[in-house]
Amino acid sequence: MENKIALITGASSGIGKATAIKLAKNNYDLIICGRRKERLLELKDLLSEYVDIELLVFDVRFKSEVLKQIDSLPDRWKNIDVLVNNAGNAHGLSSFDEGDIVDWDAMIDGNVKGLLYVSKAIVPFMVENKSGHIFNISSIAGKQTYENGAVYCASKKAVEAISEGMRLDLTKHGIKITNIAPGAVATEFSEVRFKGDKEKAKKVYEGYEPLLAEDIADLILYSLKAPDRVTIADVTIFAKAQSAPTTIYKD
Ligand code: 8X3
Repeated sequence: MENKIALITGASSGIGKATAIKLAKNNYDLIICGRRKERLLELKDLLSEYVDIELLVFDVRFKSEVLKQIDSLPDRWKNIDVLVNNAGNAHGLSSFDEGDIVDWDAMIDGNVKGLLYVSKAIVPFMVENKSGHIFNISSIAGKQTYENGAVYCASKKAVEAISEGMRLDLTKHGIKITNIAPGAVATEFSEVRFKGDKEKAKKVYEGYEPLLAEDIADLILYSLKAPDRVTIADVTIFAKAQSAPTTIYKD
């Protein structure tokens, strides 16, 4: 039997990369997508010993790029079984009155509109195949708004609504939707949020054991391995020390 195919956005680092590694080792052929070609090529080199890898370089924010690139996939690769909508970022962490509109655009365009563009390009194949599994990587920020995070939280609340809406509309086509809302995960996330300030970013993950990207990849694999009758619909996942968006017990 042929391997199943998974497409992962934001695959060049963090949760996306960890998921690519996990799925490759579990016999999924992969379409790895991201903005950073060099990193994707390195990942392809690493994973080609396990499975077939296709690589698409695009920024999810650019609609015509997304649609063109996915449309350019050879037919075999269009039979996508699993879509991991992982691309997304936080830009800035500031009070609403001091927020930067450029940051707001980046978050709404990437986390919301980008996720929609990629899904729009792939869902018709899944509908035709009467099967598929879509993972939307939301955040605890999508469940609860926190200070200085209005627009990031809004973007993730939109992801939550899209997951619910997709589930309502796509279940009849045999497509499963899994929404995953992680708390703090030690990735480049905070470095991007704090615009390259490594010291500030490091502090977010100090004094406790944060989640690792691999923990989210494990959850994705667990959801994929569940019996066909089971949908893991919505999971909030925290580090043991975290109890709410900004409540982390530090020694
Ligand atoms: C990442 C987690 O708590 O920084 O989405 O929003 S948080």
